[in-house]
Amino acid sequence: MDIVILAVVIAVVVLGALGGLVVGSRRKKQLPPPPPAAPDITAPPAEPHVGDEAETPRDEPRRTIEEVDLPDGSAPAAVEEPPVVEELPPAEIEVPEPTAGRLVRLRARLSRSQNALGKGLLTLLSREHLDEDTWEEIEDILLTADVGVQPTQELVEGLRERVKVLGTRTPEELRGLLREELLKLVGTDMDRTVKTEPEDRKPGIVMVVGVNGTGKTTTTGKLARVLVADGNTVVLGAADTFRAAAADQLQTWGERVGAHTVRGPEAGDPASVAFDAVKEGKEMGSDVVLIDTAGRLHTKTGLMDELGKVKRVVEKHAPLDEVLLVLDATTGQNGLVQARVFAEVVDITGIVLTKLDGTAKGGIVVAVQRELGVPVKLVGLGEGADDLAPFEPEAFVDALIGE
Ligand SMILES: Nc1nc2c(ncn2[C@@H]2O[C@H](COP(=O)(O)OP(=O)(O)OP(=O)(O)O)[C@@H](O)[C@H]2O)c(=O)[nH]1
Ligand SMILES: [Mg+2]
Repeated sequence: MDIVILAVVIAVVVLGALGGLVVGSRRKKQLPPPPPAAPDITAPPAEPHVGDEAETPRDEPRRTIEEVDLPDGSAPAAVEEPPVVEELPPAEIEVPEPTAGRLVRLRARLSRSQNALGKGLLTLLSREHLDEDTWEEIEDILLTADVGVQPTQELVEGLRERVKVLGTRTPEELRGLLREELLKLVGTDMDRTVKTEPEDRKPGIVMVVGVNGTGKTTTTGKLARVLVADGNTVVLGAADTFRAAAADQLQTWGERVGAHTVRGPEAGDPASVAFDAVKEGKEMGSDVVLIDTAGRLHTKTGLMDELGKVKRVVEKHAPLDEVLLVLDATTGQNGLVQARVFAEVVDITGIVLTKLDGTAKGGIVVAVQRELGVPVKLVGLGEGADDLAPFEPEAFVDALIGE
């Protein structure tokens, strides 16, 4: 028995030793392998290697352009090491659509005005008998499209005269006649260029004003795109300090086309932001500074006074080249009241009619120009970035009466 027990004990010991060897050899296999000969691509090498610049840039936080101190050129820079040329991340700056002929491209957006105004007028004028009732219906159409009382009377008188001398009325003749009379109302001899290039200095200064939600910030952004597309450098002044989101909104527009945005503290003084924007525009040698202002009700005297102050403070630099009043075309006659009050506080030099895509009241173009004696220079025809068009009377009237 003892021999048997001894044999069992020996067997257990031998097996245990063997097992230890196996475990030991397994452990050995788990030791970290020797450093590989090839470089580990997951970690940046401590030192640059030949050909590194051809690799994808390392994930290091990069300085923005503003943070980089440029040598001022007066003192020789101490050259210790060759400068490290940093690759900038690929620019995501958009290239806006060309601005020429935008109104022609966007004319389908005026379809609501076209149906209500242009088509309605042509149908009535084609009636066999143009009696008093028909002329009244024509008047109603014009008034409903917000053309305004005085211009409506002028147009109807003009049409009556000319229709009388026509023998037969072909659709082409009527269309031509209506086109001419509408063009007379809209006006073809006004200077509708947005003044951004004063002769004697840079930058051109444009301020954008209007009541809440008319599309000021959107228009400022779209206008920046138009200017950049035409080869200008643009600085945006976020003088709407009521809401932090307003400056963000403007800055986003600016970033898309590469325009620098100057902003101030929330609830800060809008006049000082506007002043700083022009100052920076001067220092940067920019072509144009666009100042977006907070929406303000024309009925609030304090806010209107503030707007007057913004203008005066900016004019310590130079006179404003343009003060654009942004009016929402869908608000109709109320826009005229706003126009009057804003014009008293800041001299309006141009009108931007926004949201013409969403209304049948395209006639407001005529009424608002009459009210202020100032031309409509730009029209908004949608929320898209390139949906702001220079106003061209011919293209506008053609869009209204269809082709
Ligand atoms: N359909 C259409 N929408 C527009 C047009 N212009 C602006 N909008 C929209 O109108 C809304 C208000 O535009 P904003 O530019 O923020 O207006 P704002 O005047 O700056 O507003 P406040 O700063 O709050 O006074 C946004 O939803 C714009 O997309 C246009 O021409 N057509
Ligand atoms: Mg705004």
